[in-house]
Amino acid sequence: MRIIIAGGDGFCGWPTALHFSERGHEVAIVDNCIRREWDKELGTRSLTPIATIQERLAAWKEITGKDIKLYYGDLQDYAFVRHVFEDFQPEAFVHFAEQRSAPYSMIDRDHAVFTQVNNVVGTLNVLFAIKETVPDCHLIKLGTMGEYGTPNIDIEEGYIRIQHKGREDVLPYPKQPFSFYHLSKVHDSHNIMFTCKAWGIRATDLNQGVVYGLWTDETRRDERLYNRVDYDGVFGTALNRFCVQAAVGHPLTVYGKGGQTRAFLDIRDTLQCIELAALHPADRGEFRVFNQFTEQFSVLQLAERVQKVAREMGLEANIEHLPNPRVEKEEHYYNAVHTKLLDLGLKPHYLSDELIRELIETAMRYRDRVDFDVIRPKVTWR
Ligand code: NAD
Ligand code: USQ
Repeated sequence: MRIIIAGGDGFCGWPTALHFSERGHEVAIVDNCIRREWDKELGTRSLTPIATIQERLAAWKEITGKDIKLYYGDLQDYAFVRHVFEDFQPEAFVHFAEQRSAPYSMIDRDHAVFTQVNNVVGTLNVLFAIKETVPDCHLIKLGTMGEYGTPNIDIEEGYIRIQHKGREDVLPYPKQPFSFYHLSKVHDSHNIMFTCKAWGIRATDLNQGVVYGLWTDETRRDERLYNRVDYDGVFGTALNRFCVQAAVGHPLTVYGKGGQTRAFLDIRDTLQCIELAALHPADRGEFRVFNQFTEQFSVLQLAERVQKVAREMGLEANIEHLPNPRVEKEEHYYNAVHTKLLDLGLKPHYLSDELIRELIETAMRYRDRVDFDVIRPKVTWR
């Protein structure tokens, strides 16, 4: 299949691009590498040393003989996006290329506006380019479980059947997002749903939970193929952050009570899910929504799990309950349906002590790269 991975220099996109290339698909990456600039802006960097995108692609070619084409540019630039579609004629377009940090979107007005313009305009450009150049192309869009928030009822996969005043309909599941970033994903979902109806676009919205882990079969093959790991207070996410903290002797930063429950998955399952979505495309005009995660945990449960493994390794790993910088419920009901990807054949990698141990060991190997000053959260929601 001819497949584009937009955001292919990022944490999810890079291993996904390699995964498809390894399986013999014709792969192109679209990225403007702006994520590396945000690291500079925030005075942080990946725990693992990462090669430039050009070095990464040259290494992949050297090791496997396989080519991955690079389109270096910004999805906000419509002429660029149109050129990519005309030139590559993709059968599928996997869209990871957004500003994905909730705290980054909450820094101030400029960062909120940037996040929403970057994400919403980028996705609109992709939709117009599909319509105008390759109308049969399947859009596989990364959404987020955070679009739904934490309602006091079960979360369905995209849609809910509602009875109201004697009538019944299947409607989009209500959205109560956590941040301006999560809101940008809701805006995207609405734009995509509308264009599926209006133009017959085929689209799959993957409402992904928090991704943890690092290593995939392809990225561990050579240092130049290593993936990034974010551990800072802006881009770092819960489990990976706790593992790095345990490795370097920083207390595990649980915000508030830690009863916040979220959906999680291993990065290897991100790759599997994208592949399953690509191999089983949505129909023309269909707006399909999958909840992409494998397990639910509270933040405190995760911290305790990391603490247990760390202590077996002789590390201290104290848990510190920090005042919650975010506005979110710290104790709530959470039960989200996630059967559609399992029905397509997903074989989950459930969270294991071995994975936690390997992440801690990786962080110990690169502990000299860890800057304590960027670990604590500095951005507040209020
Ligand atoms: P990331 O920041 O590591 O990668 C995103 C990539 O997109 C970066 O390489 C960046 O340079 C690129 N990009 C951003 N804006 C762009 C633009 N306008 N034009 C071209 N390239 C652009 O993020 P990630 O962790 O890999 O997440 C990828 C996607 O998956 C995001 O859409 C995110 O919302 C979603 N997601 C991530 C997680 C997670 O835990 N990491 C969980 C759920 C959903
Ligand atoms: N949290 C802590 N301590 C930390 C970091 C986070 O207690 O050190 C808590 C947060 O308060 C929150 C939960 O852990 O309740 C998750 O936070 P996170 O930073 O791990 O993840 P989040 O902000 O939700 O965002 C991440 C990705 C985003 C993706 C989202 C999926 O950055 O791109 O959309 O996970 S979801 O959470 O399902 O919306």
